[in-house]
Amino acid sequence: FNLDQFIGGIPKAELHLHIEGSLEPELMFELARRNKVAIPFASVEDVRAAYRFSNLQDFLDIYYAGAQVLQTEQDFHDLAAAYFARARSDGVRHAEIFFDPQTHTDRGIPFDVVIEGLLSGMAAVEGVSSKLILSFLRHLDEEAAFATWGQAEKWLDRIAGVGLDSSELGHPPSKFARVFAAAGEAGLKRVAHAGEEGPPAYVYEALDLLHVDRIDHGNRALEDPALVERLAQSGMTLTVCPLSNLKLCVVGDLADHPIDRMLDLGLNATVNSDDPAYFGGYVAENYRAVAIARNLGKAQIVQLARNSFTGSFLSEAEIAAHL
Ligand code: ES4
Ligand code: ZN
Repeated sequence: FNLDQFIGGIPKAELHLHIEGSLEPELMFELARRNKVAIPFASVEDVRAAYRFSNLQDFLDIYYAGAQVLQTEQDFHDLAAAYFARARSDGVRHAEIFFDPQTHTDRGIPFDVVIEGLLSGMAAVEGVSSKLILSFLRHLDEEAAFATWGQAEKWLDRIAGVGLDSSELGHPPSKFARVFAAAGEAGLKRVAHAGEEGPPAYVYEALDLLHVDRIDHGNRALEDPALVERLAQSGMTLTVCPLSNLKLCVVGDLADHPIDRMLDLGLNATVNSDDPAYFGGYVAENYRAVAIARNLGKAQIVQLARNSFTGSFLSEAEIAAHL
């Protein structure tokens, strides 16, 4: 039995991917040169050597710095097209990707430049369907989120949902209840990072105050049996990211990763790559690494891949066509 072939061949959806986190060092250098932006690295090797993180904030500091090279519509197109080509080679058939407009609008790049480039890059690769999720930066305030929401309003037919990312601790979901309510009223799906570094209380807030359709990460929900029961009973999808969890020290060792415990508890867990250029692997590598570390069987891998479609925002008919 060839594990790599099995993982690569099984149709998968990717539900937790920050497009800015797919910026490979090679493209970072190319865009820095093209846009005459200075970056604090001498070489691609120098960049990769800097990718050692002890927590989420360590990573975010470098991730926001890297994103500075993204300036033009062509840059966002190239970024998205590169991700979709890479995802396709991993057997990804559908991807729902986050973008962080505030990371760009705060340095003077217009929202429309960002989204037009991403949409054209997404369309440039055949064989992988896609949806966009506009993610609010939770370290910024509610007013900033509403300003971004205003810029998004003319694009709502091209945006599947809203998300919540960046520094979790100290920035609970409650801070964004009103902007998430506006997104819900506009008919958008809602997701939020919760329980990556934050406590189970943040997962409850995401459910009760943001009315999310999925939980991104959700690892720390496992600390609360009543919460686990609720997530399992409601069929909530968790978008879990094994290599991210390892690199950001959410788990100390992949051998201790809870992916199979989640499945055993009846949780609809999925496997995703989060920020693959920074965490050392695209989605197939995430499946492979966690499958080896946790000795997953075929049935568990099949379940994870199946959960990725049932947890997606595709229609019932589209989901059925993938299963
Ligand atoms: C992120 Cl891993 C992770 N967590 C929170 N926010 C993020 N933005 C990009 N990657
Ligand atoms: Zn994430």
